[in-house]
Amino acid sequence: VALSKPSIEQFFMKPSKPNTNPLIFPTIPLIDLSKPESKQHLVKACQDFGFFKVVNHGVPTKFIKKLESEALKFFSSPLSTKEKAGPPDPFGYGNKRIGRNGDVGWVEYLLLNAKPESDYQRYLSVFEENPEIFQGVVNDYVTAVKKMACEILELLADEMKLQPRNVFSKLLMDEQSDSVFRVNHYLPCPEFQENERNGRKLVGFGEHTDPQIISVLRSNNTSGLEISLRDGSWMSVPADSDSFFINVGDSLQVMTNGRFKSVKHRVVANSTKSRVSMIYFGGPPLSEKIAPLPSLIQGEEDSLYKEFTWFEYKKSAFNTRLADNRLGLFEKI
Ligand code: GA4
Repeated sequence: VALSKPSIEQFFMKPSKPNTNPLIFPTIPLIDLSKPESKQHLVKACQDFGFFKVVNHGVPTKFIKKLESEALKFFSSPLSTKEKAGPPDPFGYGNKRIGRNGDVGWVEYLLLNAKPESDYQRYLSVFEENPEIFQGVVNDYVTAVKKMACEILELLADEMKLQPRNVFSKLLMDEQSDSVFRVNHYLPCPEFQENERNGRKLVGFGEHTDPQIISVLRSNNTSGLEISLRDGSWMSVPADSDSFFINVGDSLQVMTNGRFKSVKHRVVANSTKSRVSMIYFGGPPLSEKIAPLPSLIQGEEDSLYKEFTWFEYKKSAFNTRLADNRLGLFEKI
């Protein structure tokens, strides 16, 4: 089926609710992974926001820089070349269309399997001379970021007295872990400048929660990421290219029986600056049963969610629109 080109109006964001009390504007929790007391802060951040920033993360700067430069090389190649790496079904290059149900965003991206041995050749004819280089750069980065994600998940389990301490991290470490790696490129949209002056916003990536357990994001120095606060207003996350931003995914919300919040977030595109972000989505194996951990529920009645496998959740999630409440189907009434 030939799809018509989305019109620019489709990229306008709906006006959002203003902050009800601008005097108590919260700040994003900052976690220093080199400090032992970070455990308590981590749990609090996952409960209050489902979102936090990490410093002293241990991911080597050279891995980050190499990946960013390879990604830029890819995105600066001609559209016809990039399109050879698409469509993302489920992996590959995508442009302006997100998912399969009509969502659009002012973004182009690469979706990759995060398994270290994945073969990227299919999408990477762009790197004709040397697709293995790109593959090596992605592997180094993903391996380091996954290690950090596991460390965070183990600190969280420790602080909540969960046994064994790898209850969450083992799902990412499993050979069958269904994890995804995404590189987004938000192009500047000069045609939008006039609208921006009138206070309108351009959708880069529409509001959504991530279905997996944990997401680890790093971006260049362009802002745009916003998180949804409890009162329904949006808070802009100041860019910081040396830190990582972590968010709780739907599956972790379920496993903690709602104690941790899967944060709703979105990206506003910019008329003048381009934004590059890379996100590792740590997910469980497809056959894994997702349900509140017994030690976090008093009795069966207290459990907020029905049990489901990650395969079932993913299948249902991929049939939704970005902004839909995907967990609704699995909530006990
Ligand atoms: C959000 C998190 C990840 O980027 C992603 C996205 C996926 C896609 O881009 O294909 C989804 C979205 C994400 C959730 C709902 C469905 C699926 C687009 C969409 C409309 C790769 C993922 O796993 O879920």
